[in-house]
Amino acid sequence: MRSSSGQRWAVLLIAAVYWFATTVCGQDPPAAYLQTPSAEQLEWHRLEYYAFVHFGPNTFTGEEWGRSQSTPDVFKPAALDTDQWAKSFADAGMAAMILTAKHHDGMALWDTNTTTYKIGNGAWAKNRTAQGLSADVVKLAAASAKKYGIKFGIYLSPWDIHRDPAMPKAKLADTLYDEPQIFGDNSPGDYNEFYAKQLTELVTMKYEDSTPIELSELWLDGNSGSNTVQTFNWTNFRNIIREHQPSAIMWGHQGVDARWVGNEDGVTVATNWHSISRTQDQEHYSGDELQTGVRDGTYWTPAEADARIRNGWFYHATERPKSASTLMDMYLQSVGRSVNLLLDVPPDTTGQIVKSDVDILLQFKAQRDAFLNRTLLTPGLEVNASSIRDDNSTFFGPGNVLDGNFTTYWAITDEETTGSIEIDLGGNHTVDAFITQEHIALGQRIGGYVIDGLVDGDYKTLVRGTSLGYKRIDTLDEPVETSQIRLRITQANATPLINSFQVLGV
Ligand code: FUL
Repeated sequence: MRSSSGQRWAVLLIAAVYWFATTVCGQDPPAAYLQTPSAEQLEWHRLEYYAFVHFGPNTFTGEEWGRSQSTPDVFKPAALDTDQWAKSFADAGMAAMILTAKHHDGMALWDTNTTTYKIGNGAWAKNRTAQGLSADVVKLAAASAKKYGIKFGIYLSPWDIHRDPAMPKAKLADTLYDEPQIFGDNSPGDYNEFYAKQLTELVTMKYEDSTPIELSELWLDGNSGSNTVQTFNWTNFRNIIREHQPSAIMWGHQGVDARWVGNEDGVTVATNWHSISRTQDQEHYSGDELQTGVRDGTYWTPAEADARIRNGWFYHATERPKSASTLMDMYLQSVGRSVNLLLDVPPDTTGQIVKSDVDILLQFKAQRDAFLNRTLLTPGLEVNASSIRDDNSTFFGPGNVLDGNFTTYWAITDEETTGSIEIDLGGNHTVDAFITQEHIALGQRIGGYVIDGLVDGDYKTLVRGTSLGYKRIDTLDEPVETSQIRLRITQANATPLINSFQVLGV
């Protein structure tokens, strides 16, 4: 069972509302449609935008995929400050950070018992420990995330070059770091057992005060650059995560809880479904298939779009960050298409995020806020609907789309799969964007919607969309002067439920 006490209260509250609706008022909420998100997935959808932190030996060698040829002495940040990471991300409106505890090169950033190939065996860490300072970068980062009120997640690369016999490591021969080559189905030793141990260490990690570190997401990368075939025991990895971190999301190429979006550009295509019909153990979907997902698929496995603020995942002095406007475009094609955006912002060799990147993150936040904080619809404004479920406007009325409450929605009868709402803006406004949210707690249903604006007395179609899902941001190429807006659901596989609708403009 995966629920915190807050979630249990929420479940009890929903049950009480359901009882009140069905027993006292005689009203019947719609039944869930096919797959629905778990409470943890629902919360994860709402994180929307968070940071990826690639940090490790590559930061110091200038590589992207180090070949596990350096000893841990290579890791020597001049002025490590994980608080600076967390503060920068929190200031930038990012909800979490996910750190590479181990990238493909195999060097562990935490104090592990599974390998000698860890930063703890390097001169930097020994020097810190001698001064009574922690040299466990994963723990330090987790503590900083907590301090600044953002969530913390971990990337643990399944492909491990340090253990892969196909990757020669001449420079480590006959050193402390010359370890058994257990990666691969045909190699002696059990890599799955080794990986499970690493995962267990990370999911049971504690802060200095001995309280457990809560992880929001485990990023189990699907990539490999080697011919060595290793079949991973995803089920066991999932069980380990579920047992120790019941509220964490397990990210994988195609599951368990969230999937890759199929590219590394932070974008997806216009039609995006939250479900797919394959697991990690099955043949991989193509990039295009991952972007779209599968309508009415077998598993609720929503997409997350990973992207880089610079060209590389790791810091390289020669690269420059993308502009705030480029990030804004990316945001509209990820978060604006119901997909979470995971933006990599790598620390440099000092162990801090460089000022140019922090500045861009803040500019991007300012641009986002300026765009989003132009809502024209206020709670309580009159909303007319084509129909209301059971004529009960308290529970199912169209006013619910403006109440700012994630648990309420406008609903029509089970037999209807199309319907519309209309909102008078109280005079002419210049409108250029819309934000629409489907009530996904009961499943993803909608496959067609249209937004019209009243222009010179006639409705003009402004937006024509397919899938809705958690959140859609539709922008207009040209702003339009309009006094009334209409949202029409034109296709749904079950009666549509709209949680929220907003019109942006001046
Ligand atoms: C990929 C890796 O190969 C890259 O180095 C990076 O970590 C990216 C987020 O995932 O699969």
